[in-house]
Amino acid sequence: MTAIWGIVNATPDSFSDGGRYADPDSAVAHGLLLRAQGADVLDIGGESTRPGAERVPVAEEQRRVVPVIERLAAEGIPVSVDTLNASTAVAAVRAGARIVNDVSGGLADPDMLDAVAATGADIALGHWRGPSSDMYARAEYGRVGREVAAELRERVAAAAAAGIAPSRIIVDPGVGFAKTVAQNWELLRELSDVVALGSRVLVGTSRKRFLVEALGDDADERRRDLATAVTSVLAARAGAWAVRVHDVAATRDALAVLGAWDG
Ligand code: PMM
Repeated sequence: MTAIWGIVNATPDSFSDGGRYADPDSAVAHGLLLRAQGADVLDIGGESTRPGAERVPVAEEQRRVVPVIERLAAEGIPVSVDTLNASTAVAAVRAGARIVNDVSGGLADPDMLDAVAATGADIALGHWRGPSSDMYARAEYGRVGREVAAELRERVAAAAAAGIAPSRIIVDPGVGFAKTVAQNWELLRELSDVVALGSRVLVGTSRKRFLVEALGDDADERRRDLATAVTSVLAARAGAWAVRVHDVAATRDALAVLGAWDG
């Protein structure tokens, strides 16, 4: 069955207005809840990669994620770290993370691939064309599935050249990264181009803007999570090895239904 990555944000509470950070206790508790609901991997991030997001100093990022990773990994839970920074990847693996999830595919930090190779961790390479601050300027494609796959193939080759065993490499088409709404749908429709690369494929659609465009602007979190469960099932059907979601329970149920359907 398709694996579920549960998202654990160790980022500031966006509804607060003055440096009140998600404390490690609540991030750990949330991770344990997602695990109990069926997450196979917990993906811990300390820096938002959403469009327009500001970069976070590396020391601050590590202050946010390392204690959370230490405690969840100590429970025996497979943990990945969502980071663009090589030094955070290394600190996270030292704290017990088994996977480095780099949405830039190793492009944001020139040290990333060598650093991960030295740790022996797995790496998820996302399709990326530049920082979130101006990524829509780079959303130009002919056939998006084919181009994303070709660019991911280059990242896989770079990772392998750095010494990361091909069996340790996961690819991610980077839904929402340098893609318009229409391009995100086209990419999902053409996911077979990415699956054809032969690596494990991770797909992250959870609560993303392109879903809201399909549902209507008034779509609240519950409706976005339902839509995410649907896209996650469709991604699984198209060959995804794992889906990265906020609402693990809904996606677990949706994947169970797919499993029953497929027999
Ligand atoms: N999307 C976000 C963050 N991390 N990691 C992977 N591998 N794939 C994604 O699509 C992805 C990611 C941005 O979404 P969020 O801010 O809701 O976590």
